[in-house]
Amino acid sequence: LLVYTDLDGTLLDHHSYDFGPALPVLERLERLGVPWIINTSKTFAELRSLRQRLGHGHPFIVENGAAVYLPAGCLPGGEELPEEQGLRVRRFAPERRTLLERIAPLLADYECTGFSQMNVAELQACTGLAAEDARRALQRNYSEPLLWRDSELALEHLSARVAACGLSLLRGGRFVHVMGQVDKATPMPWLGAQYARQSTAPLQTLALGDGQNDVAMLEAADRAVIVRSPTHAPPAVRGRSVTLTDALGPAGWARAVSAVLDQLITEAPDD
Ligand code: 2M8
Ligand code: MG
Ligand code: MG
Repeated sequence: LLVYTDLDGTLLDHHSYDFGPALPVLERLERLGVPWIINTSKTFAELRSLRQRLGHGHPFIVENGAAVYLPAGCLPGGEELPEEQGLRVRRFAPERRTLLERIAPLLADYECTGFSQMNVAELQACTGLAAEDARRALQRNYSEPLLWRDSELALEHLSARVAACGLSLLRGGRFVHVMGQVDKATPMPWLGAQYARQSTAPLQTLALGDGQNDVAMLEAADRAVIVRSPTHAPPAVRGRSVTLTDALGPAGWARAVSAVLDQLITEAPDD
């Protein structure tokens, strides 16, 4: 089993960013040796500090599918990869600089504010993040989140214009994210192939997310869990095995992952 999980609104509470209710189940995954891959809109800088608090030692995907980082010693062999601060990285998206140049003329037509125009205090005001965390969220390499104040129709209009210049746009929990033509599913086949080199048994995938930016990841996994949000309706997800949690955020996450583990563990002796 390979678990892919979103952070905000999924493993972390939408408002408090707390993951306490999920801790016992994270420990269970560790005991069972199940890799849990973080797949988030957050940045490399945010992940560095968060992964320490979570005790996370597995690969992680940043900025909505833009790049996968492999911690030292993880998934050895395979293709040669560049290193960034001691981690190997496989990139899937163009750099943010190129992105900002291309979207600047489009954004002038809408009521919205991008992270590149916000300071730490402004980002704190719209996210509730601590100053240090807001500073890390602003250190982006591949994507531009926008605080959207314009209409839904205007957003559809921008989405089409963004697509026409080879970029994409997806809605997260609080922001609209503009990036290259990637989403959270983009790195999954590559990462799955890295794990497949190590194991003889076929790997099952489980993905958990709460927002529209998680749909591609949820649809690419064998089992999908939509984690209920306190602020937005569950996204529409197609697939054979899709469930919606009753509980919100990390509490819903914990129950859903436990249920899958219970099922796989009791099933194992018969196969
Ligand atoms: C942004 O991401 C979330 C993902 O759902 C959002 O759109 O609400 C990102 O900018 C991320 O870097 C940041 O930590 C988060 C804070 O709420 O917002
Ligand atoms: Mg989320
Ligand atoms: Mg996210």
